[in-house]
Amino acid sequence: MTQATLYLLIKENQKEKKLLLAMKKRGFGKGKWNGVGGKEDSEKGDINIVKTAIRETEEEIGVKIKKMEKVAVLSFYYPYKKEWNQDVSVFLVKDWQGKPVESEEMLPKWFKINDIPYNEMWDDDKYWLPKILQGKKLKAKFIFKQGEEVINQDIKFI
Ligand code: 8OG
Repeated sequence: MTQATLYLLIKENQKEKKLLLAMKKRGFGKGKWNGVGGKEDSEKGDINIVKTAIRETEEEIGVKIKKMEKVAVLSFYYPYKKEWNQDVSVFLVKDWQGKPVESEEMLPKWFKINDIPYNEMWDDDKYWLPKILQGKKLKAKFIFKQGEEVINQDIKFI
């Protein structure tokens, strides 16, 4: 299985909590709001998940991650297109340097936790993301049918 990562930046004060999503402008998931992330790339000097995280977020939205916490592992299966199958490790990030900016790949935007645009995101996100935002950690499996719709899911809290 291909291993990928996803980083969710969260900012919070007494009044409200916001999540950073970015509109993917090209490639896999184009036209959807998502966290930032991707795959480890040894040619770009990635030797571990922390290095990958730092490089990806700098490349995609211009911020430097200081601290991150692993909150989920998601396994995605596309029986009609098996080369898309992948495991995605999800990290919450509450400490970073810099301000998110647009890049060639992504357009970042802060969303209030109650205003997350689930209908413009991957179909599985509405099942697991609310749990993560409630502070839960989980391991989940999603099977998709053509049209990128979830037909089967299994979420286990850890
Ligand atoms: O390198 P590339 O941009 O292709 O990596 C894909 C990114 O998209 C990576 O961060 C993992 C993430 N991703 C999937 N599937 C899903 C999904 O169903 N939901 C969410 N939220 N992210 C996904 O590959």
